[in-house]
Amino acid sequence: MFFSKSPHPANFRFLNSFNVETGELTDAEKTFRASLNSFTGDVFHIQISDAKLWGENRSIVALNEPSQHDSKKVELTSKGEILVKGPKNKILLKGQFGVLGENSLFSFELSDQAQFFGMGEKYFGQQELSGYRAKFWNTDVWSDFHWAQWGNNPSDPPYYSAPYVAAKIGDTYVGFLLHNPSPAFIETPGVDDSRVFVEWQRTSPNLLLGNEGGEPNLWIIVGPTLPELTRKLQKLVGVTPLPPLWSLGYHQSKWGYEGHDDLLKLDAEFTKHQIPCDGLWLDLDYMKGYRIFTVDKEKFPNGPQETADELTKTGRRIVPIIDPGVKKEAGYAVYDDGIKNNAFCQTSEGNPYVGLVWPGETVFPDFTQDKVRQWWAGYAKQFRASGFGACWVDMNDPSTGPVDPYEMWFNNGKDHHNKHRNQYALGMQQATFEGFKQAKPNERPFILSRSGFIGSSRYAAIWTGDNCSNYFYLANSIPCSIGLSLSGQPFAGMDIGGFGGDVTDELMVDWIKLAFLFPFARNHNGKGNRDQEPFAFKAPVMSVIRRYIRLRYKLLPYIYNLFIQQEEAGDPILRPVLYHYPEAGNEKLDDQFMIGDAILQAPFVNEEKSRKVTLPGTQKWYDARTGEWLAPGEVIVKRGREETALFIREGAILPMQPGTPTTTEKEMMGVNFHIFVPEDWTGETTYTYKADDGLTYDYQKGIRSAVRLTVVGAKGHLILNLEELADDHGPINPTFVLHGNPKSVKLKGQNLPTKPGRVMLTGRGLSVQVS
Ligand code: MIG
Repeated sequence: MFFSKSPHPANFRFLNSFNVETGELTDAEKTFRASLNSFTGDVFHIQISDAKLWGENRSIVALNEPSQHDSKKVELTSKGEILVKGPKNKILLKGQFGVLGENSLFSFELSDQAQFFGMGEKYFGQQELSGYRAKFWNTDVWSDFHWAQWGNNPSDPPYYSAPYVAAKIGDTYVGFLLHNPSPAFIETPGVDDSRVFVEWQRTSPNLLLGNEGGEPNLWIIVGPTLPELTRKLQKLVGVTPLPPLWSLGYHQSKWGYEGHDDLLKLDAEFTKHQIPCDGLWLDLDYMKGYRIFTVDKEKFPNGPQETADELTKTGRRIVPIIDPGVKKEAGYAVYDDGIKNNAFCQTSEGNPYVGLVWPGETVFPDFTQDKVRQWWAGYAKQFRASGFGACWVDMNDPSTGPVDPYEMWFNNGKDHHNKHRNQYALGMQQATFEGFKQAKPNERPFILSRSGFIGSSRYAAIWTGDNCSNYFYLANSIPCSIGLSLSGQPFAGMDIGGFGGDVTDELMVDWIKLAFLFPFARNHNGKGNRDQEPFAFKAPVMSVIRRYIRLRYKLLPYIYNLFIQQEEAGDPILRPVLYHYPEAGNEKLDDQFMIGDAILQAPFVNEEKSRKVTLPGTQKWYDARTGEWLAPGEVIVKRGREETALFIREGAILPMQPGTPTTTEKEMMGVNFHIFVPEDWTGETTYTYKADDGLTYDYQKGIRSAVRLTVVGAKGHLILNLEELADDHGPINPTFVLHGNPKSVKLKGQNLPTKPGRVMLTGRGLSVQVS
C-alpha cells in the first residue's frame, strides 16, 4: 500500500566530478560534499552531505567505526565513480551517485553475474535475492495491506527494516548498508520470471540502493567470505549482548491471557505435563482499557509482584506487552505527564499527532529525542520493578491504525515523518532497555520487539510479526530468518504455530520440529483462534511437541554458547548452509539451515511425505534420528510422526544438559559433552564451553568458567584432553557421551571407563557410551 513503487534511475541526476582536495562532488549545476573513509577490515563509509537539502544526520544509533585504515579496496575517483575492488585489484563494481530532489541513489554496475543475500526480514521465500525490488519502511502489515496481500503471499515491506544487501561477485562477498532512517529501496539485477510479464518490468541491470530523503550514508564492507562479511557487519551495527539464559527457553503466549488466574493456570499445566517453559506472556488485556503502564486491578487483585513471586517456584517469568500509543485522555498520568514534558510527536501544525490504535485516540512518544527516551525509561523502570521480568514492545512500526502516519512529525514538529519512521522502534527499544537497566543495574534486560532497524541488535530480539497458521509462512520462516541472521539481527524468531487462523495438528507438529532450535522460540496465537498451547492438543500430538521443547532445553548449553560467540565474534546463531559450505548451488537450500556450525536441520515445510536433503561438505553426517553415519550428498528423508531430519557434523562436540529436561531447571555446570565421531575416525576436534550465572553482568567482570575439550582420534581410538581455562563461576564437571562406537577412549592417559547408555535426539533411542 505505501510502497509499491520506487524512483527510477532514469530520473536521477548523476554527479560526475569529485575533487579530493575540497571534497566537492558535482556536475555542471549541483554540488555536494562527499567523503570516503576507510577502516580496518575493509570497511568503508561514503557520506554525502548537504545541510539545506537533507539537514543534519539524526540517526539515534551511531555505528561502531573500526579504527582508520588506508585500504584502497574502495575508491572515489575524480569522475565521482565509486570503485569496489576484489582480489588482485580487479574492479568488482563501479558505482555512481545520483540525486532526484531529496531522493538519493547509489547505482552499481557489476563486473560479473552476482548473487544477493540479506535484506533483513523479507518474505520472498528464498535466501538468494537476484531480481528483487525491495522496500524498507517499517509497516504494520495487517493494517497497511489488504488480507489478500499477506494471507498466503509475500507482502513487502514488512515490520522490520535492514536496508542491507550482500552481493557475491565471483567468490567475493561485498556488503552494502544504507545507514539512513528515511525510506530505503534496494533493487538487485536478475530475473524473477514469476514477476516479469514484459521486458521493462525486469529489474535494473545495476544494483540500486537508494533513500527517499535523509542524508545518504553508504557503508561498503568487503568480506571476502560470507562469515567474515557477516561478522564485520555485526560488529559495525552492534553485536547482541548476551541475553539472560531464561530468554532462550521456550515461551508461551496467546492474545487472550489476561492476568493472575490465567498465568497460574498455564503454570500448572506446564508443570503437570512436565513441559519446560520459561516465559508466560501477557497481551493487551492485562491493562486498564489499553492504557500502557497500567495494570487492571481485576486481573491482578494484589498486583503483578504477587504472581511473579508465585511463579519463581517453577522458575517462570511474566512478559507483558507495551505499545507506544498513549491514550489521549486528561487525567491518565502517562498522558498528562507526557504533555507536561512535551514528549509526544507533533503534526506540522504543532499539536500532538493523534492516531487511532487500541485505546482509541492515541498520541505517540517521540523516541527520536534523547530527553523523551529518558522520560520513557522512567516508566519502563517502574514497570520492571513492579514484577515483570521482561518486555514485549509491539506496534512500534509505528502503527497508527487507519490514520495516515505522515503527519506524525518528529523533533518538536520540525522533522517530517519519513525522516525517522524506520528508527522509531529502535528508540523505543533503547529507552525500554535503559529503563530496565535502571531498575536492575546488574541484570541483563530482555526485550522483544516487532519492528526495528540497524542497531536493534544491541537492545532487542525481533519476532517477525503476524504470520498465519499455514505452510506458506512455515516455509518462509527459514529464508526470512536467514535474511535476519545475515543482516545484523541474529536474535529472532517467529510465532510458532502461526498467529492468524487455526493451526492443524499436523502443522503444529511440523512447526515445532522446524523452529525448536531457532534463536528465539515462542508459541504465540491470535485471539479467537484454536488454542495452540502444547496441552491443547490430544495426547499423541502433545507428546511430539513436548519432545522438541525438551530437546531445545537439552541443547540450551549449546545455544547459550552460540550467543556467547555472537557477542564475542559476531556470528549468527541460525545460519544458511552456505555459511559453512560455500559451494555453488547451496544458496538454493531454502528448506535447510544450520544452528551453529554443527547442527543441520532439514524439516518438512509442506505436507509432502518425503523430501530431499543435501548433506554438504566432504565429511560425514550423523543422522540424529537413527544414529547412522551418512556420506555427504543427497538423501531422501521420509516423514515420520515423532522424528525430524537433523544431522550432526562429523567431529562435532555438543554440550547438552543431562537427562530429559522437564522443568526450567538448567544444569550448565554438570553438562554432557556429546562427541560425534564415526567408528574408525581419525582426526582432531576441539570445543570451548563457557558457563556463567546466566542472568547478570558478572561475566563481564570475569565471573565465568570455561573448559576446552580436545578430541584426537586415530582409527577409532580417542584421546580426550580437558583443559580448565577459568573457574571463576565454579568448576565445570562434564560427563562424556560418545556417539558412534569408538574403539577406546582415554582421558589423562587412563582408559575412560564407559557404560552403555541411551539418548533420544530426533528419532528413536540411540545407543551411546557414557563415561
Ligand atoms: O493490532 O496486541 O503483532 O503479536 O498479539 C494487533 C495484539 C496488535 C499485533 C502483534 C500481535 C499481538 C497483537 N498486536
